[in-house]
Amino acid sequence: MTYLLYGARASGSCAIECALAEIGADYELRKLSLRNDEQRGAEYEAINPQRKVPALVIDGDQLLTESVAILLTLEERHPEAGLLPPKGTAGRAHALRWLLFAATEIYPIVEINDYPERFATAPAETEATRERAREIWRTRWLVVEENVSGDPYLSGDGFSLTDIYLAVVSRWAQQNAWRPTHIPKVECLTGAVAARPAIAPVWARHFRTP
Ligand SMILES: N[C@@H](CCC(=O)N[C@@H](CS)C(=O)NCC(=O)O)C(=O)O
Repeated sequence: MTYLLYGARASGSCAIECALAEIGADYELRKLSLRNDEQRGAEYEAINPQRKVPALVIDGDQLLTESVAILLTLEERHPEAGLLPPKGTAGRAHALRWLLFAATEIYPIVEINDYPERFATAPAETEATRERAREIWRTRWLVVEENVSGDPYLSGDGFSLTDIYLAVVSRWAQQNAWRPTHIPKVECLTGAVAARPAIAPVWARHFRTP
């Protein structure tokens, strides 16, 4: 099989699975339990020394980590899937801009939310550290919300892998109660991504609802 994906439920690997589903590519999935810290075991460390998912192995020997690198590589390998607007267009630049915003400004915050003890300078500060991460998280999602110019997707140009990425990342940091009233366009975008025929079965394995 061309693709072997290391992933975990409701994690960044869901975005890779969604892209593979849109492409129509078969892949083998090796599931890790983040709850049980399986990503920190020696076996997985040999795959990805950063001890994070996702990781993708292409053709048995090309290892890729970093969700955005994986998505862009898949898009390059399967241009017919239309995961991004054509090269050289303003639409592509726009999709890349918000893909990178989510990857660099938002995704890293989830580590502080999920593992605040890695960042707090004292055990007593763990909860305050997590709460501050959530505040920053919400502020940055409001920036995305302001920049959703399509309906239902990010851009009027239509669906792209940036929509997949935004949909998956937006599910994190325990903001289910906050999202619908504060970032309704992101919610709508996520519902549309989750309902896409190719993606719906993948989504249902990762998340209970859009
Ligand atoms: N920059 C990496 C971040 C990957 C990442 O943080 N993955 C999370 C799951 S969504 C993870 O594996 N966390 C486990 C840990 O930090 O121990 C990427 O974009 O792929």
